[in-house]
Amino acid sequence: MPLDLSAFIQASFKHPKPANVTYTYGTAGFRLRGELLDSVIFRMGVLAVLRSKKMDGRTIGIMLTASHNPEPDNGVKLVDPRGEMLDTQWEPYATELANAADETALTRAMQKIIEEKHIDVGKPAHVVFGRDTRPTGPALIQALTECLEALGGGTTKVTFQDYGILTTPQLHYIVRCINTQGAYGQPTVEGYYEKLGAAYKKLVQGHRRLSPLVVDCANGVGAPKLRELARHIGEDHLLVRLVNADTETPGQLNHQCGADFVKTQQNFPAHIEGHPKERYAALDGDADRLVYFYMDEKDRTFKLLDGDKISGLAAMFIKDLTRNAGLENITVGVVQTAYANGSSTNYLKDVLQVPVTCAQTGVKHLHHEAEKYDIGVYFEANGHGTVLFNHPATQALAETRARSPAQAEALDQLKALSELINQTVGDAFSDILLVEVILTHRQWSLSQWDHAYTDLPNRLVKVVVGDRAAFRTTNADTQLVEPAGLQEKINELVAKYRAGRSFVRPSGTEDVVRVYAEAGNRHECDQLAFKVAGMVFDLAGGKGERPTEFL
Ligand code: 16G
Ligand code: MG
Repeated sequence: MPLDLSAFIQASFKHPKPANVTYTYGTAGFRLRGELLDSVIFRMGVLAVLRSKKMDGRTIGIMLTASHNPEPDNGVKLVDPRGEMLDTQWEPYATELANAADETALTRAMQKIIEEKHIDVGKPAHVVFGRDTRPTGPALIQALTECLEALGGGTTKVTFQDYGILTTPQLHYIVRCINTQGAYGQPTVEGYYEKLGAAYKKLVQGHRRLSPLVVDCANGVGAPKLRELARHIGEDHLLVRLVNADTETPGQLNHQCGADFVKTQQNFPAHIEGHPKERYAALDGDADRLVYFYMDEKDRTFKLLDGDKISGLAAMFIKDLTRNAGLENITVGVVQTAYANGSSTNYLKDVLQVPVTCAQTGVKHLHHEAEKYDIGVYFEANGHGTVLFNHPATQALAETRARSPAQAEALDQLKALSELINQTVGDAFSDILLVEVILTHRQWSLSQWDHAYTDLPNRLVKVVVGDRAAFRTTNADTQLVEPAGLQEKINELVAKYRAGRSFVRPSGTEDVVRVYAEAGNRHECDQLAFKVAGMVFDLAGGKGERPTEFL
């Protein structure tokens, strides 16, 4: 059956592509200034409909957010039926649709997808969407709605539902719930609170509640939604105090606050001075990233507990539980990226004795590697991550008969953990609950958690070069293939430093090349980072000032 596009083409005239803008579906979808995204969002409606038809009418999600970017930015990403990121094979289609110059080019791009993917356009399509608190959100949602209405107006069956303001992980959760007919949970925000809340209460039952957790909400969607979750759980079990929770005042989103600020600045955000007795956490603008932090009691300095620390804590707890549950055949593994601190990798391998995989930067790469373990813990150092339980692990939890009360308890706790953890994507809320459960069980302070290992001094330097596409990496970003010869030079330098490590990769979200270095002490680490950055600058036609700060 041919696709009736007359209403769609009519609607599309209202959402023309701006000339002189080239769009790329990057690591985390499209992301740029909100006013440049009208046509892109309209066209992502098309992609979601085609993808849904291709998947036999299963629900596809669309999330409008630019995460930790400044408030004027916005962005869009698609969510696949299992609640995961869009299949990477479809990313070039997103780029092609977004860049079609006019309606003729747009319909041609659509036809190409239909042919290449053998899509039966007569199949129904269902799309759900949500957005964060950005001011450009409502108008962009309007564009998306117009697209979906127009596509549904012809002979094709297109249905959709607007879920309003949501965190990114909540939308991922809802997509999975719909496509599992409720087996994963009820496909509503209340269903999400219910599922996480019930598992959390089960896990902390009988333990003394911790002191309040002060949460920096980045002045974003995390604020109203965490308030709802906390209310649902109740103060007897979870006490949170929200800071940077202003989603009304213009210009505040991610401004001097949030997980990205805290991680990159290694410092307290706005409105948190830091008291040694307090416990802090920070979310990013769409609540899919989490870091903890505190003030050291002795030297009164800022201390960060990043994604590496969270993954170490989670792996330790889960490893213990699987042992107590008698599930020796279930492999617990951890996935990190090259940005993971070397000390964390050593801790995982040597102390916890769990297998560790290094994946390319970007959540989708870690997610797929984590699926290879029975229980796969994955976190990026920047605080994005979760834990996946595969089918054999879930089955073992359901079928193992306990031979002692202790074994039964461990099995119950693992089952509750698999409910508590949002397995579709990294989720700051579910990760907060996971960390709080573990700290409650151990009755640990943040500094006790931090004592598992000490981070090696590390430094990240950005270099602006003529063409970042000239940089190609292999082995999960750890080695450069191009420009030829540069990797050998980096190796020579690194060999001169105790516990030295450095790698260079082009950013997927900014027009820069990133240099990472770590070494046995702060001075050597800074020197190594800036020497490598200087080499990159010289070899690749660096722009602006040559990085020399610590030389
Ligand atoms: C995106 C990725 C994040 C990655 C970051 C790297 C998702 C949802 N987010 O924010 O995982 O760490 O890009 O940025 O995949 P970079 O390429 O600029 O270093
Ligand atoms: Mg985010």
